[in-house]
Amino acid sequence: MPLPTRIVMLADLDYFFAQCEELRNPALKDKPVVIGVYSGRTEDSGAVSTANYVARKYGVKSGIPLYLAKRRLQNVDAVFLPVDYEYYEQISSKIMQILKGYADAFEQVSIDEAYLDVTQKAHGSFEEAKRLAEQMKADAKRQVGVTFSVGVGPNKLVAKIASNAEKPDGLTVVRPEAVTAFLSPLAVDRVLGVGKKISKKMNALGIKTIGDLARYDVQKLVEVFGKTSGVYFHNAAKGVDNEPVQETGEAESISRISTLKENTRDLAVVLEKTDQLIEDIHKDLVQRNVSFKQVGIIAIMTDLSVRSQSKTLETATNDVEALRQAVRELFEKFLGESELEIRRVGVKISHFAKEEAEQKRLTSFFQST
Ligand code: TTP
Ligand code: MG
Repeated sequence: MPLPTRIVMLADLDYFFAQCEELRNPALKDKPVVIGVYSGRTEDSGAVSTANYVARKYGVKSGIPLYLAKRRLQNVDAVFLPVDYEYYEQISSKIMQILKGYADAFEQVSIDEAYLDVTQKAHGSFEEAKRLAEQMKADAKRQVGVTFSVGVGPNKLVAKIASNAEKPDGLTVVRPEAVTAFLSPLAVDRVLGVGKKISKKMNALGIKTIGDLARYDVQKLVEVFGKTSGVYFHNAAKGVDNEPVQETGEAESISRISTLKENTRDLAVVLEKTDQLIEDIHKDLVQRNVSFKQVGIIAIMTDLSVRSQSKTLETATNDVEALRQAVRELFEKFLGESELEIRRVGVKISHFAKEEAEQKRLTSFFQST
């Protein structure tokens, strides 16, 4: 049975870091604005994080060295600013909150990008989805004051490519019947996962556009790029993508807390209780498909004071055994330092990392073939 047509959006904030700087200082708007990551070795060493569209006209863009950006903007009244990530995070989370309200399912993929499944909200109609996107853009503009570009399509892959078609402040709707015509003329490196190296290889095979890629023999693609990638490229070029929009979850941490049967300073009694909490947390974790990097314990003492301690792991993990181990270590240390008996115990994990989007897509694709 064919799957019902989905309607998926990708919203990508325009020249995001630079737009945030314009927001708090509107006088910057007509000038080239360059946000840099300064490495600190010399005054100009480092790279461009992003630039507003005025600066882009001078050939300044993400990734180029700052000295080159300065050279390209010589004799121009340009503004160079360092990255202020915390401020951009604040703006981002306000926007994401608004976008979420428009989605059946919502998946934030980076500080400035999110997928929305709007199939139900738009009653399966691309016409309605377009109106929804217009409303959403107006809403964000009014409430926060920033613009973004939206791509609408029957899946994530098409939505993502469409979001890039009319930047900034764009809205591009690609209906299912228009997917082939939309994708065919585009350069092959517009497909997610086709970087410089791969597109070079493809060009050498005579594949320049997505249309060329769609027509290319899939067996030959598999020979050159391996089974997973070859099949993925083939499907992607045809605009086929069944990846769901995956809810990333509201909270930035998961915690559970519970009262002990009796007040205690006994590690074994504490761990028996925390093991139950960990089971529960782990279920939640698997459902949300995230890894954690920080583990915390909470202890409420007999005098009702609340103590907490935490530990940052070397790498993010979703392993329940690693969680148990960290909780044990934390409580061992804690009990060694505290005199009072514990009344309630809690466990908390935070600093979530989603699996690398690309990796995940390829893996789940691999699993489904
Ligand atoms: P992008 O969405 O790739 O770029 P952008 O929002 O600046 O511009 P566009 O209008 O084309 O979407 O990245 C989002 C932010 O991530 C960007 O504002 C700054 C940061 N970034 C870097 O720090 N380094 C990079 O190389 C890139 C590509 C982005
Ligand atoms: Mg962006």
